[in-house]
Amino acid sequence: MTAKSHRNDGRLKIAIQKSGRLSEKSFALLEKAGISLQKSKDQLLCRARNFPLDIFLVRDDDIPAFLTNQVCQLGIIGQNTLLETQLLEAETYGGLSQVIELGFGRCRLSIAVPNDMPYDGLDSLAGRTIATSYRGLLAAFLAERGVEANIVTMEGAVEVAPRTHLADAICDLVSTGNTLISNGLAEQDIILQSQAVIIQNNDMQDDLRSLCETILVRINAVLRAERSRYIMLNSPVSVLDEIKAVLPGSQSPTVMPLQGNDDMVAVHAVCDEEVFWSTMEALKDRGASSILVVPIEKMLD
Ligand code: PRT
Ligand code: ZN
Repeated sequence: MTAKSHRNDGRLKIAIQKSGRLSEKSFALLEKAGISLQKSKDQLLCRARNFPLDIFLVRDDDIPAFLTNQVCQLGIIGQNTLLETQLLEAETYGGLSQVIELGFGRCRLSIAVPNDMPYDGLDSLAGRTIATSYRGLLAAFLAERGVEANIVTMEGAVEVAPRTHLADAICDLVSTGNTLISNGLAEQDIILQSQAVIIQNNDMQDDLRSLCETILVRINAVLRAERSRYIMLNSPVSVLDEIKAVLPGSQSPTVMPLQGNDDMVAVHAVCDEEVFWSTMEALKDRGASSILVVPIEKMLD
């Protein structure tokens, strides 16, 4: 069998991180989209039992190449990885696009300097050396702002560079900021806000494209259900319009009569956003009662 004929067996291929910060949530997302998987993380390949889909478990840095080489059609990586890859090798990776923001793996790419280094904006970095694993994003950021600095590329443990005198400052991913603090570094400038995204190779065979669409519709539905809430309450008929106006992100609530009570109605609505305590209190203040907010397991328009 040639490598090419091996590639399209009519099954969609998605590449996710084998082990790391994105893997568990990537797996969970596919499962929520109704994909039943045999979880053996030691393998490179994992077949879905109930959908023509195979999952490649690889290092996150390799995911763009799995797509451009047509081994996989979809992948889940951090925006930071996608953008960096595209900046470094525009020609190879220009055909990849981000199709869905997933809301997990949130972090930022930031410039940080030692606490005792005087810092008065980006100009303080002129002529200095900055260590990073994100040469492309850092160079583009500095060039746009006319700052000339030296960049030294490191694969990992970037936060130790100033202590070892390899660099004056660093540019690295930050989530809680604890790593910076424990290394005596202060975060100064944010270059990029990042989260996990689904990426797709725009160049795809038709049979796979329709499978791809099915899975993307499901994933969008999962994400929407996750951030939506179903709200139920009783409202006096007289204040119904006021109540409707307070319901967050809901288009057209269902209004039903309450048996034996002509002055009251039941209102049910899907809210496209979180329902806060303050919203429930505002509803109650306007006369609503028996307010229930419940999560939604699945929704499809
Ligand atoms: O083995 P493989 O190459 O697949 O994994 P990896 O080690 O390259 O990646 P991994 O698992 O560390 O990160 C995968 C992706 O998670 C990144 O590309 C980001 O999109 C995202 N992400 C989210 C993060 C963080 N948060 C994060 N905090 N990636 C790295 N970090 C680092 C940070 O730089 C610091 O060193 O984690 C450390 C702890 O951060 P603080 O700020 O919480 O202390
Ligand atoms: Zn990696």
